[in-house]
Parts: sequence; structure tokens; C-alpha cells
Amino acid sequence: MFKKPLAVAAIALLAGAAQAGNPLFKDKFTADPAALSDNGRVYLYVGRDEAPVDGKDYVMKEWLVYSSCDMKNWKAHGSPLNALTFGWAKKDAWAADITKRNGKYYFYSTVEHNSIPGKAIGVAVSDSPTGPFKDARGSAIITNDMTRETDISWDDIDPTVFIDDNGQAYLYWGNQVLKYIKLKPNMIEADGPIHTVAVPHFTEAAYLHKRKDTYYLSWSREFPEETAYSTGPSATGPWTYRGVIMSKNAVVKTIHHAIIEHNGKSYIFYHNDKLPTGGEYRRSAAVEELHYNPDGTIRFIPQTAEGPAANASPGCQD
Ligand code: FUB
Repeated sequence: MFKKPLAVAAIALLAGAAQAGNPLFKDKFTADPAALSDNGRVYLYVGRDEAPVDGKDYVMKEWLVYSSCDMKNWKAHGSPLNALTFGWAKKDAWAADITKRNGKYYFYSTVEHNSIPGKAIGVAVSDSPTGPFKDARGSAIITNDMTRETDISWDDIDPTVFIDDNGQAYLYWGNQVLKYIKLKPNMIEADGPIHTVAVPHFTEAAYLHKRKDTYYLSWSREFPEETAYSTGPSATGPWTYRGVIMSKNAVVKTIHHAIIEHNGKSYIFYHNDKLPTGGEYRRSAAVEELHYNPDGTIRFIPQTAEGPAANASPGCQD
């Protein structure tokens, strides 16, 4: 009587599959989600939290990638890159973002620079969304000495990349102060100066996306963090503050999110502290459906244990 379910579970385990609800992955701590909808499949990139239960700081060496055909069943693809993929970095696989251009996948990621004190942003490239990725430039695109607005060494973190309809790409990033550059079409060089952007109570984890004619700039505000957003008529604003869309977590003070469209629905990925022994340095990626009101504003998003309903892509199979 129990043979069939056990066999199915064994096959799922062997295939590296994980069945969601939230948190999405129960066997590892996973933080700072970045996501991409590509050819009917959602790819989810997370930093792996490896701090011990009594850890007092982040231990993050590598990123992991998962994919799903239906937003419910997730397949593990292992680690497509780690902090040392960047030869000029020494540690800390912090938050990242991903985009696709001309058939290549560009992964913008935060790491600790080995010779310029502080965090830096690198860009890695691959022909496949599951990697392997290699350093696309051999140097950081952003280093801590390029920005002078704050004295902290971690103000150049949390990149988010966005390609506008006219092909112009933007890289936003920052902690305490939000900054952006335009990217050249090669996606690995700045095209012009660094700009700063004022949004209310900005902490970190900016995210830029567009729906219909409206641009949405969202970020983690305050500390402990809640997710807030503004809207604007262009990828550089001017920005109108619209409010909080997700409340802060119970224990972990960060909440880093990413927003995508997939199969006609919108989703927000974020992290929380809801795995047993979870907390500040042991976080877990989760996902909810995101709904827009008729006027384009975003409805408040409660965190749930169930996550979104299945949304299977025709023709996508694990
Ligand atoms: O994971 C390390 C840092 O914590 C990220 O860069 C921030 O967004 C916060 O989640």
C-alpha cells in the first residue's frame, strides 16, 4: 500500500526535485532571490546561507540555481558560480540579478573585492541559464571607491538589471544610497556616470521592472526591512512613492525580493526565516503571486505557507 508513494518520492529526490509551498527549499538555506522567466521555465538564483545555528555573520560562498515549469515543483541544478568565479574577489556570494540578451545570460553579483576594500559588483556570463558562468570582464564593474556618498564598505551591493523596450540597459544597486548607471549594449561596461536616486527610507535590494507603460522601482526600506515601491514614466523616474507591499519578517531583518512575469501572471520572490533554525543568517527563499489593481498599483502581498497556485507552462517538462 505504501510502495507507490515511496517510489514516487524516491524518484523526485533522485531527480533533485523539491515540491513547494513556502519556503521553497527545505534542505538548504537560500537567500536573496533573483529570477528569470525564459522559454516557459522560471529560473531562480539564490545565495546559499551556510552560517551555523549560532552564527554571527553571513557565510555565503556560492549561488544555487533552481528551475520550475509550474511554480510548484522545483528542480535543483547545483551551483552555476561562486564568489571565486571572479578572480579579483575573495569571498561573499551576496545578492545578484540576472537577465538575458542576444542569447546570453548575464549575472550581476555582489562579492568582496580582494584588493579594493569593500563590496563590489561583478558580471558573469553564460550560454545557459543554469551555467556554468564565467567572469565577463576580468574586473569589477562597480567598486567601493567609485562611490563616496557613505563611508560604509557595503554600500555597493544588490545589483538589479533592467533592459528597456528600446534596448537601453540599466544597472541599479546600493545600500543606504540608491545608484544607477546605463550599460552599454555589451552589458559589461558602464555607459556614462553614476547617478543617485532618492526614494523614501531606502536600505537596499532595489528591483526595477516594467508593466504596460509603467516602470516600477521597488526596494527594501527601513531595518528590519519591508518591501516598498514607487512608479514612474521611465526607467529613471521621476518616481512617485506608492507604499509598502510586503511586511517585515518576524526574525530576519532582511527580505530581499525579485519580481517577474511568467505565463501571464506576476510573482514576487523574497526570503524569510521560516525553516526550523532559520534566522538572520539562515534564510529561505519563498514566492507569492503578485496582483495589480486596475490603476496599476500593486496590492499588498501577505506571506503564505502555500505559495502560488500551479501555473504550468505548455510543453515544459522536467
Ligand atoms: O545576503 C547578504 C545581504 O543581505 C544582501 O546583499 C542584502 O540584500 C541582504 O539580503
